Amino acid sequence: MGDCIFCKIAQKEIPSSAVYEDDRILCFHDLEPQAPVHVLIIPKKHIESLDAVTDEDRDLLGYIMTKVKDIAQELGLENGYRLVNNCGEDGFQTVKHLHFHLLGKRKMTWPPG
Ligand code: IU
Repeated sequence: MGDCIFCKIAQKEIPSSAVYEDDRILCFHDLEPQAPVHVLIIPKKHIESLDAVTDEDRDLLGYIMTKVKDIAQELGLENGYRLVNNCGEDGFQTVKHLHFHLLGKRKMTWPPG
C-alpha cells in the first residue's frame, strides 16, 4: 500500500530496530515505548486492521499468535507480558496497518485507558 509507513518499514524503505523477521512477519521496537519492552509485531502483508482480516488471512493470523511466545522468550519476558491490538477509531488505532503491541518488563494494570 503506497503510503503505509509500516509497509515501508517491512520493505526496509524506512529503517527500524527489528528483533525478529521472517518471510511473513516483522517485529521491531516501538518508537514511543510504553513499557521497558515494547515491540510491534506486524504482518508484511498490508491489512488495514483486525476488522479487515478475511478467511484468507486465517493462517497468517494463527502464525502471528504462535510466534508471540517465541518473541517474548527472546526478549526475556519470562514473567509474562501483554499483547494489545488497537482497532479502529474507538480502539485508538493510529497506524492503519495491522499490528500487535507486545509489552513487558513491568507490571501492567487493568482496566486499560
Ligand atoms: P496504534 O495501536 O496504531 O495506536 O499504535 C501505533 C504504534 O506505532 C505507536 O505505539 C507508535 O509509537 C508506533 N510507531 C512506531 O513505532 N514507528 C512509527 O514510525 C510510527 C508509529 I508512525
